[in-house]
Order: sequence, then structure tokens, then C-alpha cells
Amino acid sequence: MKKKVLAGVALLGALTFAAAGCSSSTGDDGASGDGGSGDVITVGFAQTGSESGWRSANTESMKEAFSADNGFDLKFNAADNKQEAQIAAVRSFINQGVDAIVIAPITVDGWDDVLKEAQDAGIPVVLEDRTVSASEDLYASWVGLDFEQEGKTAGEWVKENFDGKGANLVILEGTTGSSAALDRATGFAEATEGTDINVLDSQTGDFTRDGGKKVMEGYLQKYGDDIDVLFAHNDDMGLGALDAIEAAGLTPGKDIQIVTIDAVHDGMQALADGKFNFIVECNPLLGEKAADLVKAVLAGETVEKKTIVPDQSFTQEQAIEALPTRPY
Ligand code: GZL
Repeated sequence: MKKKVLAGVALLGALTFAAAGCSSSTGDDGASGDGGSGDVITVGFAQTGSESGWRSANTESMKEAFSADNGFDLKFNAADNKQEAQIAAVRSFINQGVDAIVIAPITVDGWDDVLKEAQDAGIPVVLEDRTVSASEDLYASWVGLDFEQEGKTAGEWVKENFDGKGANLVILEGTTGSSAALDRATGFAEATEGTDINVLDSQTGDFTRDGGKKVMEGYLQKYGDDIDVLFAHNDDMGLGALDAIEAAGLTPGKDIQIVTIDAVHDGMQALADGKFNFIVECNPLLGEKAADLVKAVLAGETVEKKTIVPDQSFTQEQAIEALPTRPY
């Protein structure tokens, strides 16, 4: 049953929210749904799909946070990396009259109409992970990562290790039109501007292992062992590229050095094994923050429009040390 957002009643919301915090009598630190009233919060979550190890970790984090124990009834949809399916899922949530909608938008553009429909229906939207080009007035808040900084950190490693050597580089881009791919490309280009690193090619592998393998096979046929460095926008495309590199009789991590983004388990294992050379983390554990934002918005609280979760990076030695205790 859709709740009215206590719009403009921040004080009442704050009191309700505070009461929830004091209602330790529930024995579960106030985790009783919409800030203490005990009602279950129905949330529609429109996920991109299941394209990568990062996505699996993100989905797990979201399902854990939006659990019945935490006062939620979660309606989950994975859109197989197709925006039209994702928009259809959001429209379905609106028709079901959910209390709030969470979206991990596959691409930046194309969201204005359906976000307006949710707003007109009085259903607040929280974005997690990627961003949209639509006006900030059309959603309550966004929680995610600084993709441009991730690209910049990867570029700084390439510059530090290859500038001045006339190195040839190929790029595996993420999903075309996604904020993660667009912003990582921007950050990487900024960090490597003015170097003598030669970008031979840059094509999308759609953030998947299969996509990374297929595009890398094409690069190897075209450029062969002229390739010195691979920058992959995520671990999974880099892992797919490993198969192509080894099938071509080359040694990844040596003949072709590899820098990726995400730092999921399989990527960190490849780094520890010396097949990758550097990874920039992209933290997928956004569920708890997204759930807090939904509860605060429904309680009429004023929330930050943007929340950026910090990332780190890993060398081979750091990966070996971190692997045993990594949560994903
Ligand atoms: C980044 C996320 C990207 C990951 C990929 O926040 O949107 O999508 O880097 C995933 O692994 O597919």
C-alpha cells in the first residue's frame, strides 16, 4: 500500500525517524520499516541485469538491505542490460503503487518521461550506481561512485608506467551510453593527455566477459603483438580478454599489461596471479545506503542529492594481501 510522502513535514518526519531510533523495544534497532510506524515499505528495484561480477555483488547488497527483516517488501527486476525493459519495469512498479522505486540506470539518457510519471504518481525515486542526464528534480537522491576518478586513477597508472615509451594501448569500453563508461573514458583521457601513449582502438565489450573476449580477439587479429597495454572499463571484460590473449600465445600481465576497474574477486585473483597489473576498485556494496535513503525520503527527511562511496586501488602485492578478507 503506497504511503503518502510526508512532503514538507520534515519536523514530523524527524520526530518519527528519531522515535524509530528510540524504539529499541523492537529489539532490532528500529529496523521496522518506514522509520518506526511498523508498516512494511514496498520498494520496486530496477536492476540493469546480471552482466558482471560487480552486478552480482551489487544485487546481493541491495537484496540484503531491502529485506523483510529490515521492513521492506522488495519487488526486483533485472532488465538483461536493455533500457527499454528497465523503463517497462519502472512503469510496472508505478502501476503497482509501490512506496518507492530504486533504479540502477543502464544508460544516462531516456529517463525523463518515466521519472516524471513516478513523480506525478507521488512515488519517490532513488538512483543507485550509475547516473542519469534527467533533471535532479525528477529523483530524490543518488548513491554511487566517482567513475571519472576511477578512470583518472587507471590513466595515472598507465602514464606512470608507460609514458615516454611509445606504448600502444587498446581500450575495452563499458556499456555504450552508460555513465560508468562515459565518465571512466573522460577521466582516463584527462590523465593520459600529453603523453606519447598511442591509443590504437577503443570499442565496447558491454561490461561482459564474452564481449571483452570477442573485442580483444579482433584487436589481436588487427594489431597482434604491437599491443603493449589493455585498459578495460571493468574486470569482467579484462577476464574475457585474458582468454583471447592466451589463445594468441601471448602472456597477459607481461606481453600485454592490463589495468581494469571494479576489484571483484575474480579480477583480484587475476591480479594476484600476475595476469592483471593494476585494478581500481568500484565498490558495489550500495544497498545499505540506498535503503537508508528510501526510509529517510519516505519519512519526509531532507536528504543529500548525491552520495559518493569511496574507492581504492590495488597493485599485485596489495591484491595478494587483501584477497583473503575481501567481502566480494
Ligand atoms: C559501476 C557499474 C559497472 C561496473 C561493471 O558502478 O555500473 O557496471 O563497473 C558493471 O562491472 O557491469
